[in-house]
Amino acid sequence: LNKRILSGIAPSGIIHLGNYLGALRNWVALQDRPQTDCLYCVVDLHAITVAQKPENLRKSILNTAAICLAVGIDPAKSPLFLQSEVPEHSELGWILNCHVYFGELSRMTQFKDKSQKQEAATTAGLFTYPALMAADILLYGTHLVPVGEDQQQHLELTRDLARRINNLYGETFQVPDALIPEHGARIMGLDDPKQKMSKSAPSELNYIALDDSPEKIRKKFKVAVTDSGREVVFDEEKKPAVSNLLTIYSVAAGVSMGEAQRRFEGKGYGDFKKELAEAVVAYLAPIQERLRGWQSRPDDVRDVLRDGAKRARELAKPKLDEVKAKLGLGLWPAPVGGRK
Ligand code: ATP
Ligand code: LTN
Repeated sequence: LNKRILSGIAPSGIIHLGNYLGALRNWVALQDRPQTDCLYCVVDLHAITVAQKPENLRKSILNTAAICLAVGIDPAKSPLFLQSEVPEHSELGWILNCHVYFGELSRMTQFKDKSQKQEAATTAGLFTYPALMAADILLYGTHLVPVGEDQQQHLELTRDLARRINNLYGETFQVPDALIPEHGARIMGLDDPKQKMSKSAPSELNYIALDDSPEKIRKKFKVAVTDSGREVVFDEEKKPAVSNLLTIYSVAAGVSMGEAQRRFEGKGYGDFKKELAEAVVAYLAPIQERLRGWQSRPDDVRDVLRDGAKRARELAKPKLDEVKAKLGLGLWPAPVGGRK
């Protein structure tokens, strides 16, 4: 039996280098792993946990899907779909909402961060969203979930929920594992190396968007925060900013951390940042070229999402039916198993 891979990305304005190095890059690599079936999802229902302007959300959905295609998601291998087009996600999300504890959700650090930072009112959706994320994953019998480090806690909760349902109603869900990359799992902000690079950062100097122009990329690295001292060495304790930049360099230039450090021996931060910017410009150039292609063909992007949703629904429906039957929901079929 093949291993099922599933992951999701929120369509919120920009997609940044952290999203790419922490998640998207692995989504692409996994497509070619033998005996795996990948499914990738643009999670628009997660986006509305915070206020969205409808016309902006529409644009972000299309742009996020175009970015997924531009980085190399091949819809012939891996269905790419929009979460709200597969209503089974919302339905299972509600069921899981009724099995997750208030205390568990209260411990989620992402909720604590986001509800504190937000100026607008905190919605119940923002609080319960890990249950919907668990539904995204469990609906497809997922084995592996490629994500950045910040999603580890949500994955743990998903595993707990899968085991809880299995204990209550009999074997129902595959218990999934997070797949977190060795390098790039937590890219930090360029203007603040203590916080992760984030699309909701107040300043655009925090991140490199995948569609930033070469000029913008050069400027952002030029003004990026560095540490005291002058040596370009990897030391997360003493040199968090430089270590973050070195991580980006080593991935973008395709060299080991050892080699990256060797290249900048005896050079200062200024030279390092210049070479770093050129490495990232070159690294993103082919992605940006493909992105322009997809952006000029929005109907093709919609077709990909439509086809993806059709294939995803075929997979999701039987699992949801099984869950409903096991819980005793609906008129038919009769409950199987039943709550112990
Ligand atoms: P933000 O906090 O920036 O609003 P998010 O984590 O809500 O972003 P998503 O679009 O939902 O963003 O995340 C998509 C993927 O990118 C997830 O797998 C997440 O773990 C990963 N990711 C997000 N930020 C980073 C980062 N700074 N470094 C590495 N991976 C990241
Ligand atoms: N919550 C995730 C995005 C996400 C996801 C998923 C990731 C939603 N559903 C399912 C993996 C699997 C985030 O990065 N904020």
